[in-house]
Formats: sequence, structure tokens, C-alpha cells
Amino acid sequence: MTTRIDKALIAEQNAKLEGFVKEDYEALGNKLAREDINIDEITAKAAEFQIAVPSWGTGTGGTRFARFPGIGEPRNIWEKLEDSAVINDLSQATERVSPHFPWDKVDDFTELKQFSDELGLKWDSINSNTFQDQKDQTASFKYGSLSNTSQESRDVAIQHNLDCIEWGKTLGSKTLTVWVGDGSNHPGQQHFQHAFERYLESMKKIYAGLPSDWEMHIEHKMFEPAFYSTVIQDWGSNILAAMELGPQAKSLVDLGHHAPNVNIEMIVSRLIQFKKLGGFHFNDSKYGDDDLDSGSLHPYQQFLIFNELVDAEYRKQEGFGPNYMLDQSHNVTDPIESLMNSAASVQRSYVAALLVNRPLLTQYQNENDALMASNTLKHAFNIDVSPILAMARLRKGGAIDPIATYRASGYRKAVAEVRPSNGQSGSGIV
Ligand code: RM4
Ligand code: MN
Ligand code: MN
Repeated sequence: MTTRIDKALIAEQNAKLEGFVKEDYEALGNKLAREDINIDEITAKAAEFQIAVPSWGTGTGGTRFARFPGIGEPRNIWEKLEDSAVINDLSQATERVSPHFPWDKVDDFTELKQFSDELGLKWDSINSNTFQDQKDQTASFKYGSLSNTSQESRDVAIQHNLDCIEWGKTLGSKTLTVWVGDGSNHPGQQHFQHAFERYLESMKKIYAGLPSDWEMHIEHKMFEPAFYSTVIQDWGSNILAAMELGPQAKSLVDLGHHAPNVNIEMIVSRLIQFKKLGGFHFNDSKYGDDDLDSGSLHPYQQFLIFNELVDAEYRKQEGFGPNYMLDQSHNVTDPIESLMNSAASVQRSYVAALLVNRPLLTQYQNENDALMASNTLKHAFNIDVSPILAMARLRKGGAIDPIATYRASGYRKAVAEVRPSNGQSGSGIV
């Protein structure tokens, strides 16, 4: 049984707000017209914007200490898809789901594809998982996967990634995202160069199994689960690996995987310049890989990243077209609400970046007018684009206020009836 949000409820909730949205939209339209911006063109672009939902994000997350599950949590990929459909129905910005294997492994991938088709969902990048051992695994990942000193462990990890490609083909995906937890916890534990060599040798075998129209996205992460060094630690190691592997290998930027205060937007620019920007995992962070909701803490940073992305779009930069995905851990909120909120937050940054007066910015940059260049960006960032986002949703049949409509639907309570808890409340990052 699939519980969906009743279209009549969306219409009823929208009817309460439609008049106000139209008024605000008209006022914003007049304001933007004074800057020679056609609001409807921006709204059309906002409506096209899509960001993928991570399948694991639909469940309540946790920390190394504990996990406090919510009611009606999805217990398998079928239920995660149902929740993803709700998120997309209301937000109209998340038609893709990014699965994680083997967590989401099923016996019949054709059946899974049929189910996602019925829900109007598509599949984004496939995430492999070699950071934990699976039941009956023949060789352990305790000391790493693709870079393990044992050939046997490396082979298991390589085969798992090749399997992911096969499953992804049935689902219609075109990307494999590889993040490994490989690294060390003690100085001297690992020979840095040899570990990286082993990683590259393994990755070359996976790359060789990539269909010609696929990309492989490499995700770096500074720490955790290895706390002294990780094999793909930063964007430097990441781009080196991507360059070594070939044009189908690109780098993925997870916002939480950098050292504090790193200039992520500049990294994005470098990756764009060298045709190596594969995609994003959006989230926010204060200390490390906190997996806080996107834009909840550093909305200006998120905007500055989109400023680079829109700039690349504006310049028609060759080979540009990154995958956008959320990757957050929802420990104290309803994951559906957080994902809808975050999708809108990222969409907001994109739309605000579309409002930057680029010829003027270029002029200020060329004149070395630092203050006015900076003000040009701030001006766009400070425009409240909420009416554009609301109108984009309304025009596509979504909810003007996704969270209010979701709460009015009673969805979580309804699914709690048919999804009794399986009693698992162990700790864990996801
Ligand atoms: C990692 C990383 C990966 C995600 C896992 C669950 O920190 O962000 O993208 O697959 O968490
Ligand atoms: Mn990630
Ligand atoms: Mn992470």
C-alpha cells in the first residue's frame, strides 16, 4: 500500500495562501523589472532545478553515541521511495533518489525500477559502501577497502563497486559515487604513498567496468572513521585520483568534508575549470562532518558556491553539469521535513545566484572595485526570493508551504500504523 499526499489536500492548503503569494510575486516582479530581470524567466529556471534525495536520509540518523528513532520510519528501500515521493510531490524539486548499496539492495532491480516509475521518481548516483563489513563477507574492511594491504579485501571492494554499476544500469543511473573510509588512526600505521597506489590500482579496475556514458564520482573526506589520515583526504588527493583515472572520473564535493574555514567555493571553481566537478553532497556543518541541514548555518557560503555554478552556466563552460544531492543526517527532526526544507534552501541559493548582475560584477572586478564587487553579490543574496520558490512549486502542482501541508496530511502518523518499529536503535552515522 502506498500512502500519498492527497492532491485535494495540496489544493486546499494552497488555496489559503495563493492570494498572498500572487501579491508578493507581483511586488518582487516589479522590483526585479527595475533591474531588467524578468521574474517569470527566473521562476522557470527555479522550477527546473532538481536536487536528489539520499535514500538513507529518509531515516532518522544518529551519532556514535546513540540513535533515537522516530515513528513510522522507512524500513527498506520501498518505504524510503514512498517517503521520497512525498518529498517530491510537495517540493517539486527532488525527482531523483540516490541509493546506497548494499543497504538498499533488493532481489529484483527491475521490480524496484517499476516501483520508482510508478512514483514518478528517477535514480541518481549509486553509492557503494565498503566502509563496513557485510554478513558473511569473505575478507574484512577493518584495515581499509580499496587500499587494504590485503589483495583479498581489495578484490571484495572492487567487486562490490562493479556490482553497484550493474544494479545501477537496471535502475537507469549514470553515475557511481565512491567514498571510502580508508585511512589510519596512528602515525606510522600506514605508508601514505603505498596506500594511495593501492587505492588507484583498485579504482582503475572499477573505472574499466564503467559504461562509456557513466561517470565515477570520487568523494573525499578529511577524517572519520579514520582519525589520523584518510587516503582520499582532500580535494587535492581527489582531483589527483580523478586525473589519473581519466575523463569519466570526477570529484564530488560534500560540504561537510573539508577542514573548517576552507574556501569551498574556490575549490568548486578550480574543479569547474579543469572539467572535474562531478557533483555535490549538500549539508551544513559547524565543526566537521556534522551533516546539519543545508543552509541552516552558512547560507551565504551556499550562495557563494552557487555563484560559481551559475557563473559557469552563464559562461557556458564546457563539460559543466554537476549532480546535486543532499547528504544530511536528521537526528532530531522528521527527515521528510528536513529534506523538503533543505531542497528549498539549496534551490534558494541557486535562484539568488541567478539574480547576480554578472556584467556589472565583471566590470567591478576589472576595475578592482572590491567594495562594489562584494556589494553586487550581497545585493542578490539579500533579495528574498521566497515568492519565486513558492510560485515555482504552485505552477508545478506542489505545495506553496510544503511543511504545513505535510503536517496537515498526517502522513507520518498514518505510515506509523503500517510500519511498526523493528526495535533497532543502535548508534551509527546514518
Ligand atoms: C559519509 C559520506 C558518504 C555517505 C556516508 C553515509 O560521511 O558523506 O557520502 O555515503 O557518510
Ligand atoms: Mn557525502
Ligand atoms: Mn559525510
